[in-house]
Amino acid sequence: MLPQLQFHDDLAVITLNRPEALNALSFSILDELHALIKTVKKSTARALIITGTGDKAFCAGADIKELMGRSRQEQQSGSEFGQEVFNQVENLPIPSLALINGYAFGGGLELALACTFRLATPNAKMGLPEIKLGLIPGYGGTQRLARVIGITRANELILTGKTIDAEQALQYGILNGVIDKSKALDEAVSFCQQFKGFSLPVLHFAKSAILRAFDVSLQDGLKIESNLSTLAYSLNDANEGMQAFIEKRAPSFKDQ
Ligand code: CO8
Repeated sequence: MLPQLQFHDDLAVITLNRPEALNALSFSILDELHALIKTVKKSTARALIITGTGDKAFCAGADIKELMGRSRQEQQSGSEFGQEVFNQVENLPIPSLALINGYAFGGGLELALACTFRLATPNAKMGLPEIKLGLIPGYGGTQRLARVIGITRANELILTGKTIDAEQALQYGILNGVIDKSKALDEAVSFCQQFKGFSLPVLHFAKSAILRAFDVSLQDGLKIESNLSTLAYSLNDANEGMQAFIEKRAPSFKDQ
């Protein structure tokens, strides 16, 4: 029932594990996700994959049955807590990948949008259908979807609550790719292996600079880039990378 965390070499995999409710996010599941993300952050993992148990759903969103009958204060703190958990995912120092293996609705798509990358199987269907429930997204969807795909399409998806399939999601720019269902985890793992040989702190600098792009003015963003690029330059790994280029060999980064 609770999400599971496994480590495969230097890769962390979190699997939402409530297939009977299409991996819907109850508050106890969100709590556990919070704890698991902290464990991943402290670990030596170089990338995180988040996926769902079963072949039907990544995550069908917040648990609608649990949302009923809550006080206004509970609703506010619930939304803020979900946002905090997803912020933690977004701000991990390592790249994260949502492997969308079926339905990703509401909070499920919001979780995927907090990941650095998204891959989906051809059967995936996704959307932010909250409007149909008389709600709006509360775990970051209005902000992240607009940042990921632009206001025109974010308005279309959020104000109509429509469902799109994997191919449309790829076209919209929600996904980095559509992958074969029969070897989805293998493909997600090889996607993450692209970062394996790179310097971890440098990956973190790049990820942090990109994340700030929508929060600050161009001038401030350029300053952040300049500071982080200088920090990267000051690491031994930058020396090694440039030296390896000159010596026509593969670099051997030490994460320092
Ligand atoms: N919550 C609770 N249970 C769910 C959910 C959900 N989001 N989604 C599916 N389930 C349950 C169903 O109730 C059903 O259980 P049971 O067999 O006991 O009735 C089981 O999962 C299987 O579901 P279906 O029979 O409906 O399966 P189908 O294949 O027919 O349909 C769908 C699949 C299309 C995904 C359909 O289940 C569906 O529309 N689900 C709801 C999707 C949705 O609206 N998600 C958005 C939820 S709201 C949200 O995420 C807001 C987040 C921010 C809130 C902040 C507040 C704190």
